Amino acid sequence: MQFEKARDRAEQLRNELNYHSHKYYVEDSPEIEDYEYDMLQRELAAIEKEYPELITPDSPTQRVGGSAEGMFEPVVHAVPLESLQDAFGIEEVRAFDSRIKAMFPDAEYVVEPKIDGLSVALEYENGVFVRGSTRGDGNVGEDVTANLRTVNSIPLRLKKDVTIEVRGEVYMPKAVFASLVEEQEQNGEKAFKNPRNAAAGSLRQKNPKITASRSLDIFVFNIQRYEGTEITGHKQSIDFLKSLGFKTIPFYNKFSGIDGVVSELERIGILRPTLPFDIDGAVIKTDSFAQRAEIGSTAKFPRWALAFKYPPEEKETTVVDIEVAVGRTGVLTPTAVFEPVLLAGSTVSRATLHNQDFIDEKDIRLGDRVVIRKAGDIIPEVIKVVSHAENSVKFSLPSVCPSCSAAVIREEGEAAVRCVNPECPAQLLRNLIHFCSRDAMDIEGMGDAVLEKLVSNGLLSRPSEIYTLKKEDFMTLEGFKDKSSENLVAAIENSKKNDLANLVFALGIRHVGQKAGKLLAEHFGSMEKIMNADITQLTEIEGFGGIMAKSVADFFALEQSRREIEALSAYGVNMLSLKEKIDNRFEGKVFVLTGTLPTYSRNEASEIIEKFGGKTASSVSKKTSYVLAGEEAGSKLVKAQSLGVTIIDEEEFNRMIK
Ligand code: 0OX
Repeated sequence: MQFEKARDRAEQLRNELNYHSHKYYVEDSPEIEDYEYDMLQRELAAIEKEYPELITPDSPTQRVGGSAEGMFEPVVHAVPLESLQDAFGIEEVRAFDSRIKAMFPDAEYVVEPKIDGLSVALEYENGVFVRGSTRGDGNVGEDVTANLRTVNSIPLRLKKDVTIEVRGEVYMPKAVFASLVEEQEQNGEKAFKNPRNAAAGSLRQKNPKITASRSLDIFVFNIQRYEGTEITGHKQSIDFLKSLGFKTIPFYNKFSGIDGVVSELERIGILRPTLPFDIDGAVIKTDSFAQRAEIGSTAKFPRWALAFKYPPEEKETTVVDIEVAVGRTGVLTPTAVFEPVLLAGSTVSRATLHNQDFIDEKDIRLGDRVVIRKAGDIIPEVIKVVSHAENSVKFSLPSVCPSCSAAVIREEGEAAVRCVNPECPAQLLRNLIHFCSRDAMDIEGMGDAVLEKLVSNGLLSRPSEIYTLKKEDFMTLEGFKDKSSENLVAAIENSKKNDLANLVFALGIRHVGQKAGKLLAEHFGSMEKIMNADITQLTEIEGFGGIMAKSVADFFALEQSRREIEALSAYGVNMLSLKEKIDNRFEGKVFVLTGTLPTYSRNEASEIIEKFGGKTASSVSKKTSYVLAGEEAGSKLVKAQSLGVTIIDEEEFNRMIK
């Protein structure tokens, strides 16, 4: 290549690689496949080899892996965790063989799958697991012992009391990854791109409980440090690791000729889509440790090993439909439906389009020809649009919920569009389960199974209807008898007395957790005031951010939400903060305020009434218990007199609250 051309291309590659490296390591959100990244890096390395003067200190070729700082204690690896030289074609495999055979004509190789996870070192003292760390840059990693302890296949005690350090690959099984991504998308969270990122994200967690919930697994494939001398080759070492109780790399066959190696690479390539874990290649390793020592390593990788990379399979197809579904959490998710194609071992006819941003970025439209691929070889995804159909138009998510037709909202800084209608059938069961849960309305016995039956029998279509359920309704459900039905009715009745904070939390308003529910209840004192608060009033609460305030205001702006509150109130559910309540002397009493009181403002007077369990109303009716009248009381006073409602002044009021 001409120098000028090489210089320009090198700069372009550097920029691109640095951009993607940041996306991958810092943002945990890669935009391209590892394979594509490797290809770009290779191209740059080739240019730099031809023109070493083009190597710059910021060239990604000058970096040996990356690690996020500060989260965990550093671990200096006594024996570095080396990386592997990549090969992208069979010719490179044969060239590798020629180099080895030139030194050792009798060399033998072991071929292993290359697990697409994250390398860790595990240290055992006298057979006991004492420390585990990530690979990091190969020399210094991070102490993730607590998290590794949650990986069930890592033995905490070996079958022999040996002192040994081993290396393995922690990975997330494909099935676990698929369900995690589904859950993340349902919750409108950013989903992991592939099992590798998911494994890394799950292992580098401050809270080991999260790691534990991610069902990570491990394959051990190397002895890093061991005092014993009886082991002389790689295959033998893996057999030994197996005998110690490790879950070892699943295939590690030995070959003397390169043809055997090549057909093993093909065999693993064919198996790849059927394996329950993700692999991004296969590793060829010289077996004999003595030969390895002679062959040696470069600054980055051993010369005695090679990673053969399989290219991800891609196919072209047509987008025949874009479906929009609303999930249990109200997020609208678009899915592209394709003309079915066979891809990496299975027929693919659908792929998620994530959100509007994804659709806009790629400009995906109905009728498009698109290239699809399986992310991490599992989840189909649209890589790019090849061509639009004639007269096609840009695709936009609907402005109303496909399930209930309520207007959808998109929060600032959020990719997801949501339906927040509490009556939306798509979200009903989830909302009901939340409503009845312990920290919400705490209705004992109203668990997932009971609620599911009530919904499917048509007995519940919104949370407030819980308060209309009768003993006979429960008796119609399988397994319910007199006593159990009565208990449930009593539990429901009992929940009416809950604090307002519980009710606010129970409504399932986005961003309003238990703490925010309490803040709202204590600050405003009544549901009515919360409902009528504007964003400014909401943000005045200490600890209440703009996102929460908007979410609350959005929720109560919906007609359905207001109707639901009205219904709950009509069924007798408490709408007041109990924290503030002094006693219930005004229970069932309705006050109407009119005119100017000598010392209390209207707000103050209403607050006092509510603190004693009473309610205030704006107009006088037969239901009014008292009219609290001040100076210049007008028509309300006249009406009270005509209806025979008791009229009191501030002095009398003060006597009542003494
Ligand atoms: C894997 C894997 C990674 C040991 C010497 C150089 C690299 N991801 O499955 N690394 C190695 O080998 C190390 N083997 C593997 N199977």
